[in-house]
Amino acid sequence: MNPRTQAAIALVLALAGSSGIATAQPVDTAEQLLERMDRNVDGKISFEEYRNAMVRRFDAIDVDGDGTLEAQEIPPEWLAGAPSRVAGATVSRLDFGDSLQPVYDRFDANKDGQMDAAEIAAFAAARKTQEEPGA
Ligand SMILES: [Ca+2]
Ligand SMILES: [Ca+2]
Repeated sequence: MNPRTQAAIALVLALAGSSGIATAQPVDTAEQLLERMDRNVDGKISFEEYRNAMVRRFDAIDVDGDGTLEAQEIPPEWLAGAPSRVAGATVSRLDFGDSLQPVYDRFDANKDGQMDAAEIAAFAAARKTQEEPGA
């Protein structure tokens, strides 16, 4: 995996719990993730629901709208899960989009194309771990 992909995946995880605003409080509970992403309120997050939510967040923090998140647009702590040498890397919309499926698949443990409550809980827990690397 190349460093740009690692940065993009770290960003995907970070964005999953944020409101898209750099100063927003992170979201750590499965309930909050569901509330934000589960548009058809079936208690599960489909890949499409997840992707739509994530792309909206990418666009929300891409303040100059050029399709690339520059170092200054990415809060450094969002890349905490990436190797330190890629902190401050830019992440393009393309890299970001390419990283959505692998991250989703990682948490869709039973590979049914839906994140159910237990899988969302694992997703939330992974985010928490990433945010507190030294805790
Ligand atoms: Ca749903
Ligand atoms: Ca699943």
